[in-house]
Amino acid sequence: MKIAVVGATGLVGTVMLKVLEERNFPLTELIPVASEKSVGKEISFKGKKYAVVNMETAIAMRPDIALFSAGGGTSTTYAPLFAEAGTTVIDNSSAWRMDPSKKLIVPEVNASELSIDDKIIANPNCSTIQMVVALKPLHDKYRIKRVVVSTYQSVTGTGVKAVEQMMNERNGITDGPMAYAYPIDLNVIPQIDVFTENGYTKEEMKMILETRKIMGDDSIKVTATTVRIPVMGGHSESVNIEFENDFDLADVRDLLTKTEGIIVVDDPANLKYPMPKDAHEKDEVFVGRIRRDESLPNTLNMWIVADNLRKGAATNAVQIAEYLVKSELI
Ligand code: A2P
Ligand code: 11C
Repeated sequence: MKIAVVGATGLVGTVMLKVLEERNFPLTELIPVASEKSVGKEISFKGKKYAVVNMETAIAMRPDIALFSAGGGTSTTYAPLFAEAGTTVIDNSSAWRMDPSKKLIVPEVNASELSIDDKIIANPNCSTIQMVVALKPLHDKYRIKRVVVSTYQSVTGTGVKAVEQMMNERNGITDGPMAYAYPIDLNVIPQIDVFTENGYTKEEMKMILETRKIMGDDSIKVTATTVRIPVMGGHSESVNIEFENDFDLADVRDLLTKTEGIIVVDDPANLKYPMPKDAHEKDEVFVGRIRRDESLPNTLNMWIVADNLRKGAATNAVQIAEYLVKSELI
């Protein structure tokens, strides 16, 4: 199994390599790929050194799977070229997510949609992934009518430049490069990505549209407010869910506890709830503050936290690759 990691020198690409290594992915050859400026740079993987190559070299090496995290423009241009060479691409950018001919996959939710013909598979947005993992078992049992989500998102979602901006501000450096329009340390910015015509941001629209596509149900109403906070380690979400049918709170807890990939941390008496500090470098989705919304019938509140670079990006992509291998779809 030859695996290319496209964007191997980037924030998500680096985590992809770590996750492939940790999970002992059955690869025989690693092909780290980055831009021309990184060609020849050495990447260590399982005690072996691999030299970074460019796109053309990687395509010619005909990898079985290419995990892409090198930006939307790169994916738009190169994913079809890899696919033509016989490689199955798992793409972490937003380039293909809403393309009706492409699958948008969170393994715990809809891996069964995948077939051997899917040569470009889209990995969803981080804030969507962690939410749908928790929504799916509840939708199956109680049918979701509407979701109201507010996010508290880590600066790592923006990239290295944003982490540097926050750290510079924390260290009193006020003239460093800015990833955001405003200071982020000691602040909260109610804008993630650009604004669209309807007043929502692109990140909010991703949560709305991607959730319906992954859950395979366009009737689910979603509204989102996505917010950047001066935190690293993971994204947090306050999620309010209105169901068609009434639910049993103990059963909701039980369903979430039994769902693969979820860890329920919900013990208010002992001040236990999920926090990004605890989710950092973990592959699971953490759910807590599970309680009835007493202002509306059939409605639930919960709090969902996950490492956005792990389950929100690299881990989800590697899990898709694991599914393809296990199901003999490559
Ligand atoms: P490079 O490090 O050589 O610029 P991040 O999301 O952290 O900014 O990382 C982006 C990743 O995508 C990096 O590994 C970067 O490589 C890679 N990349 C950017 N543009 C291209 C391109 N045109 N071809 C291949 N890799 C690219
Ligand atoms: C953020 N969710 O936290 C974004 C980053 O579409 O994959 C990921 C963007 C994407 O800023």
